[in-house]
Amino acid sequence: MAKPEEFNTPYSPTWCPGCGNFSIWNSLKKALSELELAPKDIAMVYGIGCSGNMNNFVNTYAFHAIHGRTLPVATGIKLANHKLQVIAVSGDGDGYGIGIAHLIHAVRRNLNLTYIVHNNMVYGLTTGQTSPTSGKGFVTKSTPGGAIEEAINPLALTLSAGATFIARGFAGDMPGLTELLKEAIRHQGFSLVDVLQPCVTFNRVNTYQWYKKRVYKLEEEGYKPDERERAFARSQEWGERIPIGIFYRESRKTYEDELPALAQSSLVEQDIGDIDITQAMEEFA
Ligand SMILES: Cc1ncc(C[n+]2csc(CCOP(=O)(O)OP(=O)(O)O)c2C)c(N)n1
Ligand code: SF4
Ligand SMILES: [Mg+2]
Repeated sequence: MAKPEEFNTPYSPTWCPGCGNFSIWNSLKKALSELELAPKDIAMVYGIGCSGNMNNFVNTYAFHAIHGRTLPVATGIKLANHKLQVIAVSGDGDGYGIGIAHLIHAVRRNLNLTYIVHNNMVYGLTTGQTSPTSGKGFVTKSTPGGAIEEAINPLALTLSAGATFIARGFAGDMPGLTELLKEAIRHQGFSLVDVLQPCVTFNRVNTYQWYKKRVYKLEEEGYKPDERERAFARSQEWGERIPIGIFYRESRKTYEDELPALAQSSLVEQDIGDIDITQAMEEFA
């Protein structure tokens, strides 16, 4: 079994001291280790953002995609070699802003991918503009009078798109987050883990203290994540009480299971030595 340290690279994280990304990074390495995965079994895809900078700090196969395009790249990798454990990482701007259309389609396809969103409710890397999950009234340099729009609800949105695994973690609860990541990675199908991640530099509203007063664990209330309507109702809860844990889980065939081209072996294992593409090359030359 690979130890969590074996997922380190020679580079130390450059995040601000106290950033919630440290906890996500450590929880992920611990989860991979406890799942007995080795660096060679995993392909990670990162977007652009402080979140995406984790690309440099986790020792697996990795691809640093352009802003908002983690899921198309992860989909391509999964279809080429569905034996790899594919995990995509985005920020809230990356995943719920510019990349939102990809999320809806990835969810309804139900590819066996895990999607971790570092949700700090702000654009961190570009030094603090409002994001799609910023609360109404959130004051930033791009919204000096406060954000006008309502925040997006990623859990409700993906539930309505047909998600088969939805969870919310909190970077201030590393043991809980590690367990959620393990469950998400184990899930056969698309799994979303939205992580409440304090950005200690640019979000002075949704701080560790703010969350600690509010978060509660669904499992401690006897909640069962097996009914979409119930999950939808909990996904609306935000304010004085904020639920974390697994909201919804369902077993359904994955996209790979239903794709005839993958029935015998992965695409990378298929012999294409005797395929002649001369005619196609001539036609499109
Ligand atoms: C196509 C494109 N548009 C805009 C940018 C500039 N940009 C880089 S990161 C970013 C947002 C980062 O916010 P988020 O995704 O929430 O990640 P965080 O830094 O908060 O982890 C933006 C707008 C870009 N790199 N590419
Ligand atoms: S700007 Fe925010 S999200 Fe980015 S490293 Fe600093 S604390 Fe973390
Ligand atoms: Mg962000």
